[in-house]
Amino acid sequence: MNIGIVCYPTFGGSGVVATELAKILAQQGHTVHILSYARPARLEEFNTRIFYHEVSINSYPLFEYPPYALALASQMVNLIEFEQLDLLHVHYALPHATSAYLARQIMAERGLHVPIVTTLHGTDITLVGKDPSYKHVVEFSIDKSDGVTAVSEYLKRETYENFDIKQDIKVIPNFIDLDRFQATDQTDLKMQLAPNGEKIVVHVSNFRKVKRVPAVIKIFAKILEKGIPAKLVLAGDGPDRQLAEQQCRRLGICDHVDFMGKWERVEEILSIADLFLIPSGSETFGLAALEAMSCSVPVISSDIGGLPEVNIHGETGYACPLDDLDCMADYAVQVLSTPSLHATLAKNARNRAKLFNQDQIVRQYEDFYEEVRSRSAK
Ligand code: GMT
Repeated sequence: MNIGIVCYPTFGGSGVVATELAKILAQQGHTVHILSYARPARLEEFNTRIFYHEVSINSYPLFEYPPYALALASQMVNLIEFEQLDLLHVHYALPHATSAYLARQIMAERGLHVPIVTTLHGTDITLVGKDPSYKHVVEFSIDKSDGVTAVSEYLKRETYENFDIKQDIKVIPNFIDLDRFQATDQTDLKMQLAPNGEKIVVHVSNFRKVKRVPAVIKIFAKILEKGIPAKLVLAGDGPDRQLAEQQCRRLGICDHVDFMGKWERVEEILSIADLFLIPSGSETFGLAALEAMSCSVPVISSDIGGLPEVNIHGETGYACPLDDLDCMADYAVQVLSTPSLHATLAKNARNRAKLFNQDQIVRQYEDFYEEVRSRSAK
């Protein structure tokens, strides 16, 4: 198949999922055209079956806000026409599903129907998408897609609750590369970060408010208070970084905290982790938790959104109510101080991650593409 994939290029979840999907589809023999405003972070290697097309947008003195959605739609038309796409798969509804709708209408005028699949990821539904300034357009565009997927049952429910959508939404969860994300020997890194054999607690995120990095630091401070020799390794960067640094200083625990910044090979850090913390305030799936689990790291999370579909309470780690940081800290202490419990959770975490094996999940996308194409051809 000749597939167009539209995504954000950032380190964030939907861009990563879209790019990894493109790579696997290419491995399966499909040709993939990726359309974005910059080269996606994970599209680092040359691949003869993946073509990257940049959306160029000309500014004009009249435009305080250059109309990206229109430039994107126009570029989609070019791709559909000149690359003869069989299907267009857009990740994150806003504004990608709207641009795709427009491109499809333009192509229909020219006698060609190219089906559109929209994958809903997160804040395109739970935050930005339902904001009154966008809601009508987002709702319409999702409903007009030829196929819609969501990355969790939770996100599917949220979409039906917040939008008047008649389309069937198919849940296709996010996936993991079990070979890349597995625990490997990283003795040197471990020695550098925890030279005295301290337990290593890890958090990976883009440090946006929703990730609640200050809560991570509070939980960690409670772990230290309980007398567990430990180090907190924070990988990633973003708006709350300064706040987090201030909090470390306020709590006087800076010697125990390492800010690693953006870290491409996150699996190396996960390989030395004893515990992963993800107390997010909103999370439709929690890819970071799955990556940790795949590296055999038990997870302590909040019990909101799609997280309980990934991290199973009492099996792969523990999930606590959002504001109950004592609950998260108590479980953390229990896991870090009970080797047999840690070993069981770590083994279960890896086993659960296997259910999200990329080959199996990408096959679900391929089957869905076929289904949407045959439905649209009728
Ligand atoms: O919405 C965001 O925060 C970014 C977003 C994205 O679309 O880039 O992340 C969401 O999608 C990820 C991949 O499907 C999920 O793993 C994240 O849980 C989800 N983030 C939120 O819901 C906050």
